[in-house]
Amino acid sequence: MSATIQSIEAILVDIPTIRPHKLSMTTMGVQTMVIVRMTDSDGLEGLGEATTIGGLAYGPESPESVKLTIDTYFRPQLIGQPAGAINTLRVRLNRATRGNNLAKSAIETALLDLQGKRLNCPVSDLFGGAVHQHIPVLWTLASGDTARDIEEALGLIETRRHCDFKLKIGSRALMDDVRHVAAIKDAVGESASVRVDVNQAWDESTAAKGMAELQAAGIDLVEQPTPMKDHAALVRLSRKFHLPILADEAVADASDMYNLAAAGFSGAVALKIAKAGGPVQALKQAAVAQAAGIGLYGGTLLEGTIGTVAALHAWSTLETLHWGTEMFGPLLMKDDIVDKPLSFHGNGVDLPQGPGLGVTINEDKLAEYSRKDQ
Ligand code: MUC
Ligand code: MG
Repeated sequence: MSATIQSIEAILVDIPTIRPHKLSMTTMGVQTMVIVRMTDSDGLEGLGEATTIGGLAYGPESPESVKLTIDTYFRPQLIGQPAGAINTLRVRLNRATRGNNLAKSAIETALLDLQGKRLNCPVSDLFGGAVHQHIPVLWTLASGDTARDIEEALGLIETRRHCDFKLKIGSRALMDDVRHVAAIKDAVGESASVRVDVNQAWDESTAAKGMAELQAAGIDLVEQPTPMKDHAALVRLSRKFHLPILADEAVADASDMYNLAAAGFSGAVALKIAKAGGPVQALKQAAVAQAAGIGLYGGTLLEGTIGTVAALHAWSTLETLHWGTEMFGPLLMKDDIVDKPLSFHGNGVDLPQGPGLGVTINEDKLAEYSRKDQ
């Protein structure tokens, strides 16, 4: 008989960030991960992770609500079910529970890790195999201070840890942001690609002015300048400027991608396993984007190593990531809860080897950072 799901645990883990991380909607000083540990009747364990940014500042799911959703609603749907029937389990979960894609992503990841361990192959093999073993990773400059961001960028270029940068803007007056971005672009030079993420902070006319200024400053890409629900604004802006737009919050999954593309959007999309409901769902979104001629970018909700690796296994199977990835989440945290942290070098990261995700939990670190009153 095939192995069945025996237990599912969702653990809140808080790790401080290496510096304040300032976005248009919040400043992070800590990242909270929901770590999922799922065991099956053969004694194997699958790991998953869900994160978001700043509690409820980024989206409608918080780490605490993810834990509650998994404990109260997902667990009864999954316990005792065949662990290898990932598609059937997704159908079952989606019939019983709407939305909650962050929580579903953690569950899909744990099921994939279990399946990989059972079949003795990496998760990427479950998607047909990795095309790339080393994946490009940019760094986000978001200290809130221009001089500090420049110092950080130059240090990273020197050690070849990252050569491309994303700047978080949108919380200051437009021209203050433009001066901040232009100073950084000036300092890092031609060879570094500099992009900005506005995280929905501008209305359309501010975005039009902002994009004109940023285009003149040599910026390569503008991420989600306008509110997520305003697909029409993204389409109009993408038609008005040569400077491409990266759709992020506007597109969570394959059907959002289809709608935006059908409305006439051109540019690129940030794929995120968290938004889509898991690595398999994110790859479905990638297929729609590819069919519509929209460029791909491997996005993050600042996951720790487990969530980052889950995404890397998916991104590794894509022939072309036109804009690379931002899978640097583990580097933003002061510490890690896995035995062997990822290897970031040469402006990218190595895909872990070994069965499943290829990651093991460090029990002492997990105990140290687990929230005490959960
Ligand atoms: C986002 O909106 O893209 C990704 C990198 C970063 O610093 O924040 C995230 C979220
Ligand atoms: Mg973004």
